[in-house]
Amino acid sequence: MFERRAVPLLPDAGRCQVMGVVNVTPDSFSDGGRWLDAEDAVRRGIALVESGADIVDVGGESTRPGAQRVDAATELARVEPVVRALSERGVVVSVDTMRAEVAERAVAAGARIINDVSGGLADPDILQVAARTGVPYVVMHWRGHSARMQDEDATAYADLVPDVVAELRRSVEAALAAGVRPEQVVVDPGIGFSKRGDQNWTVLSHLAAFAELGYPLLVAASRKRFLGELLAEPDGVLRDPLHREAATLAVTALTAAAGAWAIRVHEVPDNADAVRVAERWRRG
Ligand code: PMM
Repeated sequence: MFERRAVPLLPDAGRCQVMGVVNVTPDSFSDGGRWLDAEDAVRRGIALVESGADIVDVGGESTRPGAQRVDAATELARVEPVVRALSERGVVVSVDTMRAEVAERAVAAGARIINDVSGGLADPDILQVAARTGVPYVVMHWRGHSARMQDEDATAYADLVPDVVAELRRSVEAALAAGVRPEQVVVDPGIGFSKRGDQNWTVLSHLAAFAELGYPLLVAASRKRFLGELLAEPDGVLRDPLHREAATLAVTALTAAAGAWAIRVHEVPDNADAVRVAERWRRG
């Protein structure tokens, strides 16, 4: 267990926050294609809040392993109307993007968090956008785009946890050097990004080392492949993404009990219960 740091610029219920996901994409691994229509996406975002999400994370580009990139115009056309409509309804929206332009337009449309899975490495101009807009900025551990992030060299570490912490620290330092204020920073170890199954477990069992960076911690394990591997059939067939929910809940409870600021999940109600259990557990 470690001290749970909140994000001072956002409302906080004194417990791990629940970030619900709306992927406005045709190809995300777990909800791809379901919310591609803007109205469906908005309805989904509202449903997530009604079922207990504190934040709705809206993304227009899949980052699943092997995914190809979409162009900025497509990404923007997917996320902007959804961000605007949800923000107008008072939802705390986070925009899941690696692009400066998309981040800037999304914040103008009402987004209150920039969630950059590349931590400023994909499009360094995003750091100036974060600095200028002053909204919380999620710096995730990332080593390259989806097409090659699970390649052998992209998942090689001399010493996994210290290496990931050091790489994250470098990304945070670059953000601060660009003018991002420390109170804007959130760190995320990047579950599934340039990490193979076993490496994700090592990261999750060392969250305290990430908390030592001194920033609120976001963890996004929901339905990811490493859970499918853990629950695989004896013949090696992975548990399919929609049946990784109980495993996701277990990770939520453990992560929240450890002291994460927030967890990012696809299905909210049970995870919202789990973070309440975890908070009560922490208080003893
Ligand atoms: N993972 C995905 C997308 N966005 N954002 C953060 N901060 N951390 C993550 O681990 C993360 C993310 C990929 O998962 P999805 O396809 O379910 O959205």
